[in-house]
Amino acid sequence: MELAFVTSNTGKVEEARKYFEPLGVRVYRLPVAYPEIQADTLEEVALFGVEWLAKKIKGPFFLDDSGLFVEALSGFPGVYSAYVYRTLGIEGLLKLMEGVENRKAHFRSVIAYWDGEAHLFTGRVDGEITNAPMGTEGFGFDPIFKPEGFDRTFAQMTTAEKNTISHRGRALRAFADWLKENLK
Ligand code: ITT
Repeated sequence: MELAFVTSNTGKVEEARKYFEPLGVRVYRLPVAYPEIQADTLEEVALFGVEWLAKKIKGPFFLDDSGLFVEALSGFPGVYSAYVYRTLGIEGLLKLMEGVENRKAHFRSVIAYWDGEAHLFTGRVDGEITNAPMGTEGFGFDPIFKPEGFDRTFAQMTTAEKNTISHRGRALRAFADWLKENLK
């Protein structure tokens, strides 16, 4: 089986490939741009995205909308994570957190699969923002996110290890379980 992943982010593709490879599913990237609306939740952004893309793409596909939610910043950057990553970057986020004691944060990922209708799968991982970047693996905010129960950041883990605990890994698991049940 093959699955089309609509994203500009090759890091996300790598994680989905690693996840699905042992299940005999090949993931390939469809580089189609779509509007990311301003909304309060990742679910709304993802749903608008698949419904918009469904008018342009033939056949099933999925996308992933994700974000980093920092407790001390009232959930910022959250749905604005891509914009904040592009503009402030990791260093900018660390600056915002200077002197902040509560480092708690979580990542959420919403996968939206379109097969004539939309199906949403979500995952979350809790952790904290480090004081400085650590590691070179992964992408995005990985070097400053340390998942609960680990003394390493996501950027200090392999893709396979990150997948076992990450927001995206969990959403991918829910998606894969659903596919197993529904593609019999
Ligand atoms: P798309 O084309 O798939 O939208 P994107 O990178 O713009 O790619 P999002 O709109 O979902 O992705 O924005 C999420 C941002 O949050 C993204 O820029 C990353 O910097 C960050 N992010 C999401 N998942 C992450 C992860 O697993 N590790 C580190 N940073 C992550």
